[in-house]
Amino acid sequence: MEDYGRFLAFLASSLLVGFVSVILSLVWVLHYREGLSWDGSAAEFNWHPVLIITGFVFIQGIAIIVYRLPWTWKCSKLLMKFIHAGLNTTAMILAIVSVVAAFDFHNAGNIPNMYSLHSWIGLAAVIFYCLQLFLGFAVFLLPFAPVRLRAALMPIHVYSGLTIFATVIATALMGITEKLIFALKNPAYSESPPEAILVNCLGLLLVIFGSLILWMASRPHWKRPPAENA
Ligand code: ASC
Repeated sequence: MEDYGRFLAFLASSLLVGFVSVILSLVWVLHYREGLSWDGSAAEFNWHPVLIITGFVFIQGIAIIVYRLPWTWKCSKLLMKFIHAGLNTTAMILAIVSVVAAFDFHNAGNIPNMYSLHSWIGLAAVIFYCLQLFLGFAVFLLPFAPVRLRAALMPIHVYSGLTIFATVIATALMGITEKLIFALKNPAYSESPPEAILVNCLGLLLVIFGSLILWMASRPHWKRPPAENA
C-alpha cells in the first residue's frame, strides 16, 4: 500500500473520534443524567445511548473496516472473517440489550412504545442487522455456499452493511435530539445549557466517525489484496 500513512491517519482519527463519542455518552448519562442501573428507572434507560454508541456505532464501525488493516493481510481470511463476525455479534448483543433497556423503562413508567420515527427506523435497523449477520454467517463463514453464490451476494452484503451502519448513525441523531427535547426543561434545550452543547457535540462526532469509516470502506485501493486471501 503506497499511502499507508494516510490510511493510518484515517484509522487513528476514527478510533479517537469513536472513543471520545463513547466517553461523551458516559459523561452525559453519569454527570448530567441519572447514572446507570437496571431497575426500570431513567438510569436503566441511560444504558440505551451508551450501549448504542459503544456497540452499534463504534464496534460496528471497527467491524466494517477490519479487513482493511494492512497488518492483518498476512492472517488467514478465515481468521479475519471470525473477527468481523465476532465484532458484529458483540455489537448486535449490545444493541439488543440497549433496546430492552428502553422498552423496560417505558413499560415501568407507562410511557408508550414504538410511536416515534426514531423507534421505527431503529427497530428496523436492529432487525436488518440481525438478518445481515445470520445471512453473512450462513453464506460467507460456513463452508457450504458455492463460490458463485458468495460472489453474487458479496456486493449486496457490502451495500446493506454500509446502509445499515449509516442508518444507525442517523437513528442515533434522532434519538439524541428527542431525548434533549424531552429531558431539558429548566433550562430548556432552546436555551443551550451545557448538557445541550455537550450532546450536540456528541452528535457531530457520530457524523464524523461515520464519515471516516465510510471513506475507509469505500476506497478500492485500501482493500485487502485478493492474492493474499486464503
Ligand atoms: C467469500 C470470500 C470471498 C468472497 C468471494 C466472493 O466467502 O472469502 O473473498 O466470498 O468468494 O466474492
